[in-house]
Amino acid sequence: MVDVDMLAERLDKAARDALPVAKLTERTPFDVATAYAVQRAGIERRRRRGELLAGVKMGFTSRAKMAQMGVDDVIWGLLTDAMLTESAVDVSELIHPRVEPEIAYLIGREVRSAAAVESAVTGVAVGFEVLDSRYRDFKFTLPDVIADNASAARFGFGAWHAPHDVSNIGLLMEIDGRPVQTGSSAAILGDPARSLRAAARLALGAGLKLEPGWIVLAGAATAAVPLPKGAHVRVTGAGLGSVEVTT
Ligand code: OOG
Repeated sequence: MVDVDMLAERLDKAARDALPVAKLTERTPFDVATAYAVQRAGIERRRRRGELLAGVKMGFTSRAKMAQMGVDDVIWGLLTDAMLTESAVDVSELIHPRVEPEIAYLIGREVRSAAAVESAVTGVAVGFEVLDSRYRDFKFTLPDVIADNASAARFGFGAWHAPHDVSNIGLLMEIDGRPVQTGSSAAILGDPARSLRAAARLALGAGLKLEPGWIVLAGAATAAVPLPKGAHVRVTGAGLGSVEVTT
């Protein structure tokens, strides 16, 4: 029997102490379903500390990310208000943060079916996600990273734009004025709208309706890059403007 709460506590403590732990599956092999139970138990811990659910993040929606991390399946995790970052990330609170460009969707109405999700979107923006695996050396198996809430740590987004086709827009990520990643939103499952629908389907399947005000991060279009202290990051999406964050 896998002790779901004990595993969730180990990851939660790693995040709070900013100290990495060994992969959970090294000592206790478990499957994907159990991994999502551990993820949910970790989110419940956050909720008990007063954090509010703020949305859904998708992971491994691009080949670049799958290849970077050595996994081959789409995953999802939950965002809370405490992860939302306005302009600065304190990297001393994190273990080995990485940053990646994202497409963000704003949910305007409760979503009761995956088919209805696109009509419930009231905004689209360029965003970023700061990942911070709680595992040593950022190394994990698929169940490990799912249990670890898909490495979610911090996120942010630029100004909302009216929903429109963002299936193939250029994305640029710069650190201190130097381009570090470029890509197209088409790298996200061919169209980030597919990732949006998958987010709604997966959330509904887990008994969660996307709520008004929630954000869906469609997943990175490029590999993630290390996020050092004292960095200035800018992510630009063609037609969507930019979002900036400092560390
Ligand atoms: C897992 C999270 C991946 C994405 O956009 O592909 C992810 C990781 O790489 O640590 O969020």
